[in-house]
Amino acid sequence: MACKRGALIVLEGVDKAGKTTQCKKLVQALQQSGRPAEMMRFPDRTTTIGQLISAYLEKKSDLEDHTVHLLFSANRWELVPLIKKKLEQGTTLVVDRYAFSGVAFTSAKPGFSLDWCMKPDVGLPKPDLVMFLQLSPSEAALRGQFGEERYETSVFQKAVQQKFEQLMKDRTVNWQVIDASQSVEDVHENIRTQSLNTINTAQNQQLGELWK
Ligand code: Z5A
Repeated sequence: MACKRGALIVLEGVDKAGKTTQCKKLVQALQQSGRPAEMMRFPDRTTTIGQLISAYLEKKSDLEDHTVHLLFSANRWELVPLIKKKLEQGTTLVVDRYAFSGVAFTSAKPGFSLDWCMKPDVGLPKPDLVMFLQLSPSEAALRGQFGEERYETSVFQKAVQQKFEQLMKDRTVNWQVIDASQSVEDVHENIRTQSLNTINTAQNQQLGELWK
């Protein structure tokens, strides 16, 4: 009998919402309960495309806005064979940012429509669950200053948040909003419960195609 597939679970959210902290804790909890799970993150800065993106984010290079948008998308597409293989093998993937960040960040720039920004990511493996870690700008500020990377300003992050809110109106995607202002443990408990439900239902369903 073929093994049951793993679930594709994505964490999205504003800067400092705790995405990386929670992805790591979720993978650890799943593994400890005997469920195969691995973490991925986008951008994946380890690939050749990822290195171009990393230099751009670190302001070591400049790239035209359409070009960098397409590179972020290409960075996801280059990992699709691996994503599909892992899911088929029964491994649940917990992903720190995905196409939704891609669309929210570029469409927050002047002259970019949501529609244009979504196009390159149409057909990517569709997440079974996307959890949006909600945190107000004042609460995020308590977690430290913005870093030095591109996009790390409060004005831009506010515009990004509005774009995420537009994306969350799409009922074809399984969005769940998580209150990220709680303690690390309370947020984790919420995320773990949602994820276990999703893993159970996803194993009997075919992997979908995003925005198709
Ligand atoms: N980008 C794009 O433009 N297009 C794309 O297609 C994609 C991304 C995929 C990548 O940044 C940048 O690329 C990002 C979007 C853009 N730009 N911005 N801004 P990244 O992925 O390398 O880094 P990041 O996503 O910006 O990380 P982050 O948002 O700053 O952090 P986080 O992962 O959400 O949070 P954290 O690192 O887990 O926690 C932050 C701090 O808060 C840390 O000190 C924790 O200990 C603390 N923390 C976490 N949870 C709590 C709770 N519950 N209470 C108190 N303190 C907490």
